[in-house]
Amino acid sequence: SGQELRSEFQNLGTLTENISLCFLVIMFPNGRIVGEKIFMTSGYEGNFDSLKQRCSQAGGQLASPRNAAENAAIQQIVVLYNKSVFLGINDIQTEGRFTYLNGENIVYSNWQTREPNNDKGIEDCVEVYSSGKWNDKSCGEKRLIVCEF
Ligand code: GMH
Ligand code: CA
Repeated sequence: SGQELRSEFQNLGTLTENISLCFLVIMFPNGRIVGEKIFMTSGYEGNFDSLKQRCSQAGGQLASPRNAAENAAIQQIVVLYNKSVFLGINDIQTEGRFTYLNGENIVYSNWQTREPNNDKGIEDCVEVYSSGKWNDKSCGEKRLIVCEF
């Protein structure tokens, strides 16, 4: 988690742990720290599966905001890049029931008015607009990556 990474750095922990943190910062230079989480983008754009895989490969997961402060941090990255992002939230398993990647029902949402609308019956993923509001969107669309660590 972000807190673990920070405390390791503050404690001048092991060399390999500090190298890991430097590697993370180099790979994802644009980060936002909120409580115990760090949200970061590499600038990569891809479909939901591709974004999910890349975050996982980097040792994190696709951004999954659990409160307004975390959503605001993600919104800042959307504004900075002028590109919408996909969250680690979807209703692939059960239409209309949005969950995190671990299957847990979401505890926070920030839907745009009249969303989610499952437009054309094919919208199971969630994008964040520059307003910070959410829209359900087809998982096959390409959006900016934001991972959390
Ligand atoms: C439809 C309309 C729009 C809405 C889009 C969006 C697609 O085209 O309801 O007003 O913005 O769907 O929900 O994801
Ligand atoms: Ca929609």
